[in-house]
Amino acid sequence: MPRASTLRIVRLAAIALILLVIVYKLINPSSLTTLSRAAGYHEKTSSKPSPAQKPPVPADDKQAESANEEVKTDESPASDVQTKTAPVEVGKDYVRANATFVTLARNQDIWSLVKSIRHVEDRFNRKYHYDWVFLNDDDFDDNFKEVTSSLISGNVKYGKIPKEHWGYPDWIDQKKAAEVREQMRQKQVIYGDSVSYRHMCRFESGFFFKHELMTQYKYYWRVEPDIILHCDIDYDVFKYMEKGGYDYGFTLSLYEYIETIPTLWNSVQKFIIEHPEHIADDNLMNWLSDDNGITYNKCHFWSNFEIGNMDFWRSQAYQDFFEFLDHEGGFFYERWGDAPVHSIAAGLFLPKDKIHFFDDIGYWHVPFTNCPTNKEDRMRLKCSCNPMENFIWKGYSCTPRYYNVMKMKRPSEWHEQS
Ligand SMILES: Nc1nc2c(ncn2[C@@H]2O[C@H](COP(=O)(O)OP(=O)(O)OP(=O)(O)O)[C@@H](O)[C@H]2O)c(=O)[nH]1
Ligand SMILES: [Mg+2]
Repeated sequence: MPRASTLRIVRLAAIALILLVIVYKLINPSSLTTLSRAAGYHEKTSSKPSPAQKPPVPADDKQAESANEEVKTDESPASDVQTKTAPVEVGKDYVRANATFVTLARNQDIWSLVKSIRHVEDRFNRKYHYDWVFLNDDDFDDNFKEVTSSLISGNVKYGKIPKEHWGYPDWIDQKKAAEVREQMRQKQVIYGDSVSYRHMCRFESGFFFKHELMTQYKYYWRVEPDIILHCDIDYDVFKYMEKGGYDYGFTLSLYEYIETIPTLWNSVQKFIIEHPEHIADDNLMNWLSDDNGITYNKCHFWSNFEIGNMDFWRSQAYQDFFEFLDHEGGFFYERWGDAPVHSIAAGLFLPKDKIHFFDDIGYWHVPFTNCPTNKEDRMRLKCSCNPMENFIWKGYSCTPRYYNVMKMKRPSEWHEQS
């Protein structure tokens, strides 16, 4: 065969092959997606946007998340891709809220505390690098400082509590207080015979937000030793508080031991009569009382977890309230906890829409768990908790009552967890 015709046949075959490839691409568009993905193009998913008020994740976390997204995309059907939340880049100039973590602790709490810190950092703060303030009635030792600062991704501060915030006010009869402690010891009331526990409760009620290391901050998240965060927190909770206008956030609520607060409600009633101007319209009285304020039903937010706005504790209403209660003497003549004191204040002096239930923050403090009720949330947030141990729908929890008062729709799986 002559050389020219061989070349012509090869050319024709090549054109035919190109035509065949083009036709194949046109009738099978998914292969184009594969090509474009290989070239580094990422589709934006839009069906599951971040909650409107939940701000985006800072840039340093974006790489890991988008890598994760790509692996899932290749293995999952398209509908699964649609359910992923696309992280939005905010860059290095991410503006944090004016907020800090705060922990009251002793040097010997260090090894219980490191576990809490790892949970908070791993599930949340490694993305945001908020500050952390540690407070103590004694000096923190070098070991405490070295270990905690090595784990925390934000600035860390250590403060000593002034004597006037951790001790007996001069109007307290210490002999009477000692007699009460002995009676409570005999009745086996939990921490009933402890002096330091009482100073702790009074400090958390009236003074933590006044410490010189805390006054520069507006929002705080209280963290205690030995807590667990069961789920990822995929948004900035402090900004969520700020944007939503919330002043108090909780995860668990329950009934208080009446032996520790027998006369607290009497004092609250006296305060209400003295200061009616502090009572908010549309407050949560119906969550605190089943008879319009005649008796206290003992419901309180569990204050070992709190995310709040300290401007509320610094407000005239709360200052008047704390001072009134402090003079009543119940921190020492009974064993008033900061949890009922904070909860009653938030419930009466705030409109109820200023309080937020963080149902999506999986949390444990011995012995109770908040495990997000719905499976979809638990999967999305990579939760490690057993939903059957979710305390919030169980009999001793005050959260079902909260849902009723707030007229909130219960998540679909609540019944099987009750
Ligand atoms: N510096 C200091 N911190 C204390 C003292 N007592 C308690 N705390 C801290 O105060 C917070 C509450 O104390 P806890 O002992 O956890 O009280 P609780 O949560 O009611 O009881 P637990 O079930 O034992 O956790 C924790 O952050 C403790 O580390 C104290 O005497 N000094
Ligand atoms: Mg505790």
